Amino acid sequence: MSVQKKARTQPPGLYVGTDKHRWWKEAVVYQIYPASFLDTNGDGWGDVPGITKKLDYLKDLGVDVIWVSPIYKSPQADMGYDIADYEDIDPSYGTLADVDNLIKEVKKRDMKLVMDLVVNHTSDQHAWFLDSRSSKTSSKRDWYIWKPAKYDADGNRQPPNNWAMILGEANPAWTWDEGSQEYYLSLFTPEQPDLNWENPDVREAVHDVLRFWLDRGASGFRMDVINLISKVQDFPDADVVVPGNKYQPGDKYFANGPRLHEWLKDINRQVLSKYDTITVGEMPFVRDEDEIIRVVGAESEELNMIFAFDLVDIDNVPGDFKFTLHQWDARDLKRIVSRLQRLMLERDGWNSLFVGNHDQPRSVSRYTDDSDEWREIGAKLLCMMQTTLAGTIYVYQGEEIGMRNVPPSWDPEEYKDIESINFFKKNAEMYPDNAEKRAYARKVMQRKARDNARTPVQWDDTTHAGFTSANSKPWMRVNDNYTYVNVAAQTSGASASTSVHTFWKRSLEYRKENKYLYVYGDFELINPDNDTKNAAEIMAYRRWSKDRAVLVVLNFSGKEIEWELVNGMKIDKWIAGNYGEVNLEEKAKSASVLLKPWEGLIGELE
Ligand code: TEU
Ligand code: CA
Repeated sequence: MSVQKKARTQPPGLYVGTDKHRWWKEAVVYQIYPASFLDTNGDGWGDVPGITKKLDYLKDLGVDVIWVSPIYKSPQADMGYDIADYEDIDPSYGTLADVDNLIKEVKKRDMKLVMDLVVNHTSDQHAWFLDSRSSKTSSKRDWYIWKPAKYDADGNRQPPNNWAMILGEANPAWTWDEGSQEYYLSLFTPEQPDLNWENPDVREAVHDVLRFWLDRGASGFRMDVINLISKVQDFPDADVVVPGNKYQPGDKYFANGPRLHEWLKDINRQVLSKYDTITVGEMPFVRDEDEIIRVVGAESEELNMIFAFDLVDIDNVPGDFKFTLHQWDARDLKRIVSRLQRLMLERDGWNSLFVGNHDQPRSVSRYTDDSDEWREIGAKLLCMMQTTLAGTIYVYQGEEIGMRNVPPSWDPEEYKDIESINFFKKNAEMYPDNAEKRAYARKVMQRKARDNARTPVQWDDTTHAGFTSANSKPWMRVNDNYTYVNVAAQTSGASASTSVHTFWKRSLEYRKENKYLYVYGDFELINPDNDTKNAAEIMAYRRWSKDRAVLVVLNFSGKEIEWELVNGMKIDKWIAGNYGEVNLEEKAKSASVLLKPWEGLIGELE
């Protein structure tokens, strides 16, 4: 991509002074889902040496920080998000020595490592929980959330309230313990009991976990569901929002609870402030702007940024559970993106930019068109959006080559995620003889299941896509399209120069070269009122820094569109697009511009 560096007189933008610059704002973070990244010992399961082996690949792509999903000792009830020992590595991934070596190699390349911190809950096999459940008088009893049973009018035992389990909403969020005759709270699955953060010893133990990894050389944390740690202490019943279900989403009472900010500030003051870290808190269910700024505001002393869920909830039926399909268009995208962009600029907070992770379907399938005809263009369109917004960039493994969802033809047996299994089982129970409902469940699963993101990374066109050795069996089936969607084909040979991978690499470079504009510059949505033609298809915005401004136009539709440059906007030069350089020369620079399906353009404004 060529860049024009002419001085311009532009409306005075928000100039972000150097006192606001931080390395973690400019960083490109790459998320590794270790089980599916690269297997080096032939057991069909990705491992830590596999990550080390690909550091040069990541460095070359433009990655500064790797975030590794949980590799701690775990029974893998929820793929490592159920931790049995915070200070040891699961043997399936390797050893602590392997991690020390990874850290050494990461640092050698001037990169950083972010660990996944899962401290809302532990595994039910963690020593703390084994002790806690051993008896009501255990010294660790109060480390988890135990409550006596309730009884209904017929004398049947019932959980303490009606909250639904998050990874299987047909079930209660409470698990009965036969041994000690009480329920414990387990918001995600019974194998993931929630810690009782009200107990100061729990908070102290968590601080120790952070210190353990920072002292070992980690540079920060992605904090799993960190906004769920404080619960409303009288544990009220949730309102009924899904009629017909016995159990209901209880997030009103367990998301951003009364003591969240106190405890985040504690973590910051007692641990994080003593190191140079990057922190991102995963925060589902939060919409309130004051709540968000309380966490990520520059003065807040809590976290650097959060993962908000607005964008990845775009296709859920509002208020309903996730296995639903909701129609959306560019107007929704615009509303979501611009709200967070403006919020952070106006109130001095910071954004994370992500369109996928290990809990979400593949971005190219979800937001664009993943058919063979449009997959590459679609993946590049998303790359353009990611790399031209303000915030810290997160790339999920495989996104850089445009990996897509599993094919609709796959049997439900191929889905390995506990959430998918619970969903499919419930559906089969509810509609044993309803073929239509069963078919619909399969369709929703193919569109929404977390499994879509968890298939092995497609490194090349050899057996198992080079993820594991030819005679091994990968823990999860490789996506059938690996023969033509793979890293090798996109980084060498005839198609490399126009590949999705190369597009990502160049876009990341370009963003870094122009960081005052793209990382720190101001943002304004074009046509926020959606009162012009094609509002449902086009998202356009202006970014500017002290002396220059660009227009970004993204066609989020498969239609060809004549888009009007509103308010007499004039383009000096079209500088980048996902249809290649030649295409840019044909584009009109005033009045209106013709966009091809899923086309994205960046133009320098006059
Ligand atoms: O996910 C948190 C979360 O809110 C999930 O319920 C998410 O909405 C869900 O995956 C949607 O299908 C985190 C982790 O990222 C996830 O992998 C874990 O299963 C979960 O926490 C429990 O630790
Ligand atoms: Ca392995």
